[in-house]
Amino acid sequence: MAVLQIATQPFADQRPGTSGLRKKVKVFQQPHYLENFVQSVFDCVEELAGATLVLGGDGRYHNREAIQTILRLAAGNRVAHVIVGQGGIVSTPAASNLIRLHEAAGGFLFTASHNPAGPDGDFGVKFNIAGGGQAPENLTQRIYEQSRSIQRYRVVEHPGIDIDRRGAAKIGDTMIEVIDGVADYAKLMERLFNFDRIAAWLKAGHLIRYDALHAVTGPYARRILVDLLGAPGDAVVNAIPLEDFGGGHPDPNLVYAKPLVDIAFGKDPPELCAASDGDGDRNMILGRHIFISPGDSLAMLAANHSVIPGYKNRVHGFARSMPTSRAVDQVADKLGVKCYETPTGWKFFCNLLDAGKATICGEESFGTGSDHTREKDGLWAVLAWLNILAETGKDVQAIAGSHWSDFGRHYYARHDYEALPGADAGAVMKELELVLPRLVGKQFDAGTITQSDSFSYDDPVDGSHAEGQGLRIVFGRSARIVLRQSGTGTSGATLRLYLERYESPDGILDQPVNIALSPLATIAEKITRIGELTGRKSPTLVT
Ligand code: G16
Repeated sequence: MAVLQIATQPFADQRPGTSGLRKKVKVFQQPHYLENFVQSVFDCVEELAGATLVLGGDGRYHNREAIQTILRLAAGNRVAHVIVGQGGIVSTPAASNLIRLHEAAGGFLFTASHNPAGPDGDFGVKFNIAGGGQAPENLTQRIYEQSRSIQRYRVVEHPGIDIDRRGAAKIGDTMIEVIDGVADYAKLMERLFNFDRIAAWLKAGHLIRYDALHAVTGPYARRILVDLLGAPGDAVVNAIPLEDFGGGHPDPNLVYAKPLVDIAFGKDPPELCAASDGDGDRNMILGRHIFISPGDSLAMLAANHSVIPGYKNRVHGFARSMPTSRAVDQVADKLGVKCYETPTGWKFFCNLLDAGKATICGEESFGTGSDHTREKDGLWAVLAWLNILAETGKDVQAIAGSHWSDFGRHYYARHDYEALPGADAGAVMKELELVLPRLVGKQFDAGTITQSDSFSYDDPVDGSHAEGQGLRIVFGRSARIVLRQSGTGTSGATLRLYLERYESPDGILDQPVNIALSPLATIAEKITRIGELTGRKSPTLVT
């Protein structure tokens, strides 16, 4: 079949953010919009021609149309083999695994993560490179530049492939293979965790509840937790992926997964409650009457990794993004391994994972993962917790309690100021940047400021340099205030204020987080003047 060259004109707004290109569905529905961006990727990643490509998404509205579009473009750009998840469904970590397993030259994932879906919701496209990680900054920059001058894209016309039935078909010379998107991922999890031990623990009557929030992880959780591990069917709820996520906001946190939180804090709760986000890379962990913050979850998994077969005797280091709580740093110190501090964005972990410098990593934004794949992995974190519970015989409260009495506790919260006018958000950042150099040595109730700067990062593997990655005000080991602008929002600008306060093992370890952080929040307002400069009396979201 002939390859058609379709004439097009550049769109000015195709600069990828923290995690791919995220826009309103209506933006992606404009003629040529998706084609332009994807062709720009093909133009920058020439090795895709003749190679294997992985394709899938979180099942949100517009996923199916986008998949057919990419199939036509893949054929037009002479990709040899496209692997597509059945129904167009592949979670982000499972897609990363498929890229690695099939030695694909890359993959396109359609997701806007936890952002709401539907005709008025968000859509997104992410390109992952060979090896399974997100495209690094230098590549996304080149793709963006290409998108600004693109004049044509290449397609092979085709009425569409049936993506609901497994099997193979062809568009032009390109082989399209529709596969079960869950099977290989389930096998990977079986290799890492002690499934027999977890199954025996579940059989002994320990109850769990996993909320897939009507997003991509439903089929994964059903297969792994129910079919393979024997949890009762009602342990997995909201398991059918819906195009609008059931009208919900599939962000696993205390606000958007409230029904699950109510169960965990209600009468006779299950031993472990957990949820994932739209595309399956985030997770939230709750025990009976306890929420484990993402930074604590990372630290506790790091401290207990040796009971998990896939990690015993092979943890070389840890990594966390700069705004993430420093709880894991203390575990690293105790184990005598390094903990790397990277900018926000999972892509910054990939070199460390590839080089064997970090084995387990995580972020405050409910992401945890390891070197088993190159994306954060929601169900992986749930299985890691299950493995630890089954192996130690302790419950979540007891794991947290003994962790805090060994290491102390990092009280932590993130305050989001969403949908701000760009100029207001910019003004807050600029004003703070101006006063930063004068802050060191200033005394507050939280202690003396020992460091105040704009975070920059030199990648220890490839030497690449990233600047302007967030403003931080450090009070030695006892507290930190961090401010940065989100790179994933689709409406206006979002400022994220991160608050962290350390309490040593002999301090008060069981305070409500908002109370423990209230004095620091007052100091943060005094220094950053967010309320004053934006007119917002309080954050829109606290997680
Ligand atoms: C993405 C990135 C994460 C980042 C998060 C929030 O996650 O992969 O590394 O922490 O966005 O980023 P920001 O603070 O810039 O909004 P996801 O789950 O949205 O793909």
